Amino acid sequence: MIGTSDGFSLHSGWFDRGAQHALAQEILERVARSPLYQPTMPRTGKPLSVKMTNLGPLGWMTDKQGGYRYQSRHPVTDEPWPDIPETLIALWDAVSGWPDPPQACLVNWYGPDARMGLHVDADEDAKSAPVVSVSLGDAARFRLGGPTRKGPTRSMRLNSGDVVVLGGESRRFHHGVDRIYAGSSTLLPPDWRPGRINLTLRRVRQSF
Ligand code: MD3
Ligand code: FE
Repeated sequence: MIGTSDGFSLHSGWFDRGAQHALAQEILERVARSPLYQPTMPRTGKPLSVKMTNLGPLGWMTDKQGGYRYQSRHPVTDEPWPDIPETLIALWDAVSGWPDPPQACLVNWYGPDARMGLHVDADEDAKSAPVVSVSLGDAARFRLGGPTRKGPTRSMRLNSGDVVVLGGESRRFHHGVDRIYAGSSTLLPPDWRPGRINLTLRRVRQSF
């Protein structure tokens, strides 16, 4: 485990191959019911390169009209999001240090050319709860900056099975995904390759 004083920690290989496989199956079964959609930027309507869906009582959303927000239903199917698998609730309990369970699990899917530009996660009212992230499938180059947009950044490779915890000050740090190492993993089924799934567990509301 690599941890820093700002509340960031990387648990390399938290999930072994068998656990990754079981978790991927649980995620893909839910994604089949709650399909990935292409989010779009507020105002411009420009599509993000990452496709998304959510699990849990609340899901993160963006579209041209409504901007960034959390909502309880899938934007295309209008169904409630599927439940968060128990494995992920147990992970949250093990690593987050937060007493209440996660309310949202954002599922990001990266094709070989997808990126996520440097940004801050600021759409949650629960400002001090940590974010817990799980990587599955192809590896990614992840970039973690600081509280301001300029200033030094650290880059690290996130491999399948890695868990990242963003607590403390790091919760408000800039971060992004520079590239996907297409073909670096054989975890996901053939129709999901090359590609990477990232799961982020979050508290959204201050109270239930
Ligand atoms: C650092 N996802 O969904 S996960 C996001 O790999 C997001 O899909 C990236 O950034 C991905 O918002 C990175 C690791 C992560 C998640 C939340 C953070 C890093 C973070 C919040 C604050 C600082
Ligand atoms: Fe983020």
